[in-house]
Amino acid sequence: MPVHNADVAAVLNEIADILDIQGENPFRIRAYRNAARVVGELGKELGELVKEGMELTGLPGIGRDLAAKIQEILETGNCATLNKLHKQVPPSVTQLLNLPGLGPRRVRALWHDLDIQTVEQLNRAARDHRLSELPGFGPKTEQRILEAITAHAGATARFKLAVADQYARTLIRYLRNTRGVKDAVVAGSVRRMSETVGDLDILVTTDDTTAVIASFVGYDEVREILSKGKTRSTVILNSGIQVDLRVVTPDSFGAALHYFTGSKAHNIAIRRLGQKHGLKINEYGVFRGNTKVAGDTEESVYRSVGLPFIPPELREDRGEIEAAEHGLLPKLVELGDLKGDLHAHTRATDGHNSLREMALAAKARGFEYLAITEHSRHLTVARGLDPTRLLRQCDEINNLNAELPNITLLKGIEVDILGDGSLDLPDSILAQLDLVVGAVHSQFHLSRTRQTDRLIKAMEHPYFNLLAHPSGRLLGSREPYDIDMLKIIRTARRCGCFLELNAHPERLDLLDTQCQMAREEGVLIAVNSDAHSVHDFDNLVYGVGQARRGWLGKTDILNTRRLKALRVLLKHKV
Ligand code: DGT
Ligand code: CA
Ligand code: CA
Repeated sequence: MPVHNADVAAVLNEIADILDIQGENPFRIRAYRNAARVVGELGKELGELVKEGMELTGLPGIGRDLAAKIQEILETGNCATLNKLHKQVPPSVTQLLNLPGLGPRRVRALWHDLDIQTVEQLNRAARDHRLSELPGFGPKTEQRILEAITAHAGATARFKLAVADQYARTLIRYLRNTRGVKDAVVAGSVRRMSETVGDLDILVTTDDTTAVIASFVGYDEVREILSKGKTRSTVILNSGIQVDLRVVTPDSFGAALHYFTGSKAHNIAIRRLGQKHGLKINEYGVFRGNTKVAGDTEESVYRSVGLPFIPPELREDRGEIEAAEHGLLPKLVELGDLKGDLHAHTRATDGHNSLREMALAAKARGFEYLAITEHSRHLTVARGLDPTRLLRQCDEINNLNAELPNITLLKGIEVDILGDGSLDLPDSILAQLDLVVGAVHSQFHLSRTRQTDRLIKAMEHPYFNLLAHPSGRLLGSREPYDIDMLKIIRTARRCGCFLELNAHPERLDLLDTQCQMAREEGVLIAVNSDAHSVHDFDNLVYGVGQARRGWLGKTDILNTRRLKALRVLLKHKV
């Protein structure tokens, strides 16, 4: 039974959570967290890499002990260490960590001092104001916890795109190897590259429907069969994700793919357009009366209502149909358009690979340039660079640039934007860099005005080039901070700086609608990996997906520029 990267990462993270709650050795905890992150961010399935002969100990920060545990998880889906820990700390206690604002120390206090083991118990204690008796829990914290519990209750579990995509790819490969299958493709929100995914929708064409359904429900990751009909079936996989399968004949493939790709709002708008043309459009085809006039391809469906093909990422009924009618659809950016990456870390701070390894990996992807942008000193947890270490790194970069052909490392920094909007390193140092990326890593809860002013002040700084992960949200765990994004975008235009679309699976930040806003305001976006290892460049595909959802074309993206043109844009400011 294949165990996916996200499953391995979840086990390692849970071990780290429990050790954290127990107040164990921080180095040991960090080792597990690092391992979880490294595995969780791999663009390729770990099981496959191992099969191809990769040594687990070759992964950054993974020694023999961790490698053995990962191997155990890969083989059994389980881990003896975790089972043992579960006897000491019940899983419901660990789940308290999912609530924003509750770290291990607070959870430990809640558990030890108030015997709170579940979210429900926590809710009751907060309402009775028993939390504020605990050291470190003011009335403000109590209020925030109550709000978090309420927000949490309404949220149904959705999967991050990068995670859902890995489950989908393995299943598609399995189905394509099933006898009689002509084609198997993923539809639904995964095809539209939505940042989170509720369930997988899979479409298969075949002449032997029965065999395909039997093969589908026999997939070894299936935990539960919810329904099994003649042309459709729904199952739940071990990961908890639900999969809807539709089996169609090749002549209605296009109509079915269009229908199941959605979004629902887009479908409804297209169907209404069809009615104006006297056509009936459903998942079987496009019909005039009883005659089928289109439906073997998606292009034919769009053509029947007088439209060009609309890329899946745009199908949200957010103006794409009107744009298509007027020939105004954007030509969307593609992964291959990227000439480089402007946000990456190395082992000097919290990355896992050396400068040289990162440079060679970027070169192997065909990149012309890679900006090295370590954290700055204020971010002590990431061992951020002070001026001395940064200048030393600049020397190393100069040496590597002299040595390596066909790849240029740019000297950068991901400098902390401090609470008052000033930057964490002196101007004399920033002046020596090729680019300055600025980011917020603290004081997330400032008022809208203060937070916006803080960012504006930073962007007005003469050396500031690029605002990293502008909204600050973490998918499923941290809300965006409260800022006036339009004002930020207009500041970028006024000051000649740029915004990042961070492709990290947890971030996907800028949001799609904000990309659209930036495009309308004429502000270029950098699609960056925020790579912490050589494998993280694989995540750029999700950043590009998000950029496409935001209507961005090649010319709207900063890092589709050749190096020479890029340098001009980065220097423009000073
Ligand atoms: P998700 O699963 O919540 O991430 O989002 P989707 O878009 O994958 O939604 P899902 O799985 O419920 O349905 C897949 C597609 O099927 C959806 O994008 C459009 C189509 N669909 C589902 N229900 C309806 C419906 O009632 N009317 C129409 N026109 N299309 C529908
Ligand atoms: Ca779906
Ligand atoms: Ca579905």
